[in-house]
Amino acid sequence: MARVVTIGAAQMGPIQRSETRGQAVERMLRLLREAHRRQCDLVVFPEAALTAFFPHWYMADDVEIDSYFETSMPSNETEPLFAEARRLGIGFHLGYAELAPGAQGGKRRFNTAILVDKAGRIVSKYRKVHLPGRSGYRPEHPFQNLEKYYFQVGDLGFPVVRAFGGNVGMMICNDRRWPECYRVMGLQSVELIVLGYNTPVHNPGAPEHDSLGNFHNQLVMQAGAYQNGTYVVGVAKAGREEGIDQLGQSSIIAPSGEIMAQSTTLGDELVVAACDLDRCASYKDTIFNFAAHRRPEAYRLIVERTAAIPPAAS
Ligand code: CDV
Repeated sequence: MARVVTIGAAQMGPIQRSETRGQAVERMLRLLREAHRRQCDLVVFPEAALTAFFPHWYMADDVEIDSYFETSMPSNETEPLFAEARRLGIGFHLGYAELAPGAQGGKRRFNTAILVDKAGRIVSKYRKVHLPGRSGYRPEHPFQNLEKYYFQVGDLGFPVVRAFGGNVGMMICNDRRWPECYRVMGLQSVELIVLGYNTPVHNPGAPEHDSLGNFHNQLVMQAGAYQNGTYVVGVAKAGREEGIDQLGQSSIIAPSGEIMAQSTTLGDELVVAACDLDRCASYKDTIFNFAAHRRPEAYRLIVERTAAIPPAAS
């Protein structure tokens, strides 16, 4: 019997600083109910979906920073989302900023995503590994990219779990540009990767890339899907948020690398596709049959070296 999971990529338009978590959750509930009408099994919400994407500006005050983080999940504000999803029998993926306890009464901050099953149970958690940008404030830039300042590097690896009838993994935003993330999950037989993103249209560090933003967004997710024989669902927080334009282009991508469905707006929009997880096998068993074709003995540099080192001059 085919293993079909109907997935709703729940793109969200901007969330301004003045908006509350309650307002964001109200919008999610509307998308969730539409997903129910369209017979979705799983709804994928974006990265840091409860607030404006605060790494785009500098804050020094610890209390102000912490106000963007969740200390529990579900929290008071997100409980209605869990309850409604449970009532409707739909699973969901949610990205949020997580404040976790640290050693000796300290705290740790992560850019986190969870996967929630149809019964409302958190079945997997992921903490973002590839934090883009810098850790220092750059006043010459029109906006900041301070993920290295606000978050620690994720410490949970790239887990793949049995859920929704298949093998499901998560990554977050910038991770989608790094082939290692897909392959580590490919090596766990992943069949569905879900991810959210907040991607500015303008890159203050490399403005020459700006006109290729949409192309690169599709390129990395399509390549990751094909090379690992997996579905990839990438979901944006899109549009002009706090004066910063962000990409839309939320996509559901097949293991062939083809885009099955894609958003057409920069606002709240549900993109739906029925994904037959059995389609993964025709890639995993042939051109990307890892057991038959991979040569890890030739890949040692990937884990032994971080930065590129050019060959010595002869
Ligand atoms: N939130 C992100 O990780 N954004 C990065 C931007 C800053 C390049 C991205 O890769 O989309």
